[in-house]
Parts: sequence; C-alpha cells; structure tokens
Amino acid sequence: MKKVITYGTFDLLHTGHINILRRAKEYGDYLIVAISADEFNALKGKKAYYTFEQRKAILEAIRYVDLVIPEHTWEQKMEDVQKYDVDVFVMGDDWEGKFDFLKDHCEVVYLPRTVGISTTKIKTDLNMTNNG
Ligand code: C2G
Repeated sequence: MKKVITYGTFDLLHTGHINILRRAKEYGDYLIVAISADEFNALKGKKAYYTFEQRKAILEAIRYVDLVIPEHTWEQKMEDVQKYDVDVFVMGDDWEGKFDFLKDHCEVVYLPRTVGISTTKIKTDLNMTNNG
C-alpha cells in the first residue's frame, strides 16, 4: 500500500483544499492528513474558525482521506513519515522547497495551489458582505 501524507489547517473547507486532497490521493492508495491542532495554529499565527475536533470530523468525511492525525509541531513530519511508513509527502507549492529535508525518507511533491480561493478570502468577503 502506497501511503501519502499532507499537512494543513483546513479551516472553512473550500475547493482549494479539496483539490489538494484529491491530487495528493492520486500519488498512492492511502492518504493521511495531519491537521493543525488549535495550539499549533496559534504558533502559525492563525486562529481557525472551526476547532480541531470540528475540522477533524469534516476531513474524515472526505472520500480521499483515510486517516486524520493532529499536527502539534513543525518538527513532527520526519517522525510521522517514519511512524506511518509514508511514501509520498505532498504540499501546496506555497511551501515549495520548505520540506525538502524529507527527501531522504520519502518522495516530496509540491502541487500548484488553486488560484482565487483561500480561507482568508472567504473571511474577508463575508466580513464585507456583513458590513454592507
Ligand atoms: N491550498 C491550495 N490551494 C488553496 C489554498 C490552500 O492548494 N487555494 C493548500 C495549501 O497549499 C496546503 C493545504 O491546502 O497544502 C492546506 O492549506 P492551509 O489549511 O492553509 O494549511 P497551511 O496553513 O498552509 O498549513 O506544516 C504545514 C502547515 O500545517 C501547512
């Protein structure tokens, strides 16, 4: 079984998230998604609208996703790759090059982001609508 892993906050799920999950799954048979715990999000300077438990439940309902685990630190990727016997690490290309240190342990793939959609854009657009 060829195992793929990807990481992210995945807040306010949108087609950009679905696109990366669908494409990541195409690299293997089993997709693990490590979603950022609320405390780790704070480290990333992010405040998710949905809690970790809510985001986990949403991700687990997606057909491409086989396992959801928590992301607590930047450093856990190497351990996760070994612990789950991962073959392919996939991230959007806004992270291009940032995780090349994993190349000794698995294939590292950066995929083009989906243009025109982001959680930040959703929040901004909704805020503008609400404020008239
Ligand atoms: N993404 C995408 N297209 C978008 C928006 C997001 O392909 N329009 C991808 C990102 O490149 C990332 C994944 O969706 O691979 C999740 O994005 P975020 O939830 O914003 O995650 P991020 O804050 O990038 O966290 O340790 C890695 C971090 O946890 C990644």
